[in-house]
Amino acid sequence: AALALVVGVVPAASATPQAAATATAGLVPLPVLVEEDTRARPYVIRPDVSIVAPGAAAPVAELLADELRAATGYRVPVRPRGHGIRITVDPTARYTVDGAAPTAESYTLDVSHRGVAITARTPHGAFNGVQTFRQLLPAWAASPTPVKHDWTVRAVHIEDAPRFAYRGIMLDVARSFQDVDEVKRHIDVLSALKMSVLHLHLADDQGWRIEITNDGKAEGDPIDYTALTRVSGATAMNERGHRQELGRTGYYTQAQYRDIVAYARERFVTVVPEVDVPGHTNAVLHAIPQLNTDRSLPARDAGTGVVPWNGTANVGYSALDERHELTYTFVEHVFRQLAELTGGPYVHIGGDESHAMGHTRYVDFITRAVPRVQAATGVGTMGWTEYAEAGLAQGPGYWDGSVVQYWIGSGDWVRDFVAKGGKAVVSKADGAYLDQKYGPTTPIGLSWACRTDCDFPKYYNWDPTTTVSGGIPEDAVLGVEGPLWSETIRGGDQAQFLALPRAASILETGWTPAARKDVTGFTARLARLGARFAVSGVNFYESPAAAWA
Ligand code: TNX
Repeated sequence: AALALVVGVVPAASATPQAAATATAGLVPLPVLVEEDTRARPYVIRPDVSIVAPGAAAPVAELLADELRAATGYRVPVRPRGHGIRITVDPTARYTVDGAAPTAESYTLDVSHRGVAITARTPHGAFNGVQTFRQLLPAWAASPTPVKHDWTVRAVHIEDAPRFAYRGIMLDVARSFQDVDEVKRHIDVLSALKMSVLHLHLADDQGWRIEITNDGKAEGDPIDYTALTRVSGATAMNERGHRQELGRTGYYTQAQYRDIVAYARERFVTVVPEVDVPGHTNAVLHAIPQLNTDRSLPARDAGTGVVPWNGTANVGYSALDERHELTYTFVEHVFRQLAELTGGPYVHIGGDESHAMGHTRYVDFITRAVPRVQAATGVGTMGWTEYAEAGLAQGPGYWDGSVVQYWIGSGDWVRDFVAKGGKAVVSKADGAYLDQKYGPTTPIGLSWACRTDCDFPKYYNWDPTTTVSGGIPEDAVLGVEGPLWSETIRGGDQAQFLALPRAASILETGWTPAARKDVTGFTARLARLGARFAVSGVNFYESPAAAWA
């Protein structure tokens, strides 16, 4: 009779600071089921705390131990047996998630005065449970240096699983570069919000950011692939109109890129690498003379015979020659190496805004390039909305792993694409583009996609099944993504400022069942998360729409 249960969402009337201190306070994304016994004694982390994590749970436990050690100054050993914070990975674990069967990413989390138990069938599920547990801790637990604090955690029972597997954020490191440490920091911050995919936009008109070697070149291929980074790794966005600073140049060596991929993998984040073709290729054509023909765009400079570097924000003017066999040799070589370096299920071929070459030439390119990339890499291909406009349909196995990423335009193409068995990642520009200004006074950001009211509530209030005009079925949706283009961004702090808190809106849309989403509750939970950001030195926009705790 003493049980006071708070199940699922915070009731709408509870957006006051005091009422927000209920079971779900600070939890983003909102778990499927949260039950709190408000009379139960809390768990207290004491100096002798240990994390009990046998077998496959140990690496996940070490990540939690690192955070607890830093903030508490306690020793926090990770042991295979004993008492404390217990993390169990057991492929046969029996539990339910609001009555449903466990899934690969699901977990349960129980906190009582006797201890903590996180149970999952996979390490990824355990990692998800740990992220939720971290959000139950006082915000000071995110401190990089020891703090004297009362480390209590309220008693709670949580059952949780994601709605979609693909919960992505995209970083455009092409217009303006971000170094390895900056990218790792984004992985830390966003994986805590259960991001599962980091999409890296590695090449665009203004620069090329991933080392490609000549190893494994096709017979007779005359291209020197090292020119991509030697020449176009040294260029970036060079338009002062948006910002006082020029874009950052640079690139990842293959060793650095592998390091990013490994770091992401330890946090159960899949990297999706993108090299944008056949448009957005000025940096390619500037670096590789053999890809320049009478049909590639823009034309070579008559005097130098070279395609000039172009650091403006212009789009749609560049194109590879779709009739030039070497174009496909190039594409195969680049994506084969990218797929080997990444080891993930997809490579992203871009495919957006190839305006200058026109529709027919574009369709020819996609129709030839996609099967060749799929064959060369053995993985699925992703492309922006226009990719679906190529109407790919022929050939056995043609659709294997194919994904359209919806950003703009008619829903007809996307509906046609998924009707043929393809999947969709939804990142509609007006509501998911993290590079847009929050409002007219935001110092950085573009405003073509979202002109007014571009704060986190708008980025929260949409659903991937209905935001594509005409609608697409739930099972056609692989997930959602927030792209962060970098025309106006210089470095990791500015990236965080535009991404947060709106990335949280998108990641909750990817995780939480649609019926449990509620912007009022989200706002209250987000406000608590702000304290964590502040303590850990994460930059974010202090939106007036939230009462930051
Ligand atoms: C459109 S979205 C683009 C990018 C720009 C972005 C700026 C897409 C597939 N193409 O090239 O960076 O707008 O918001």
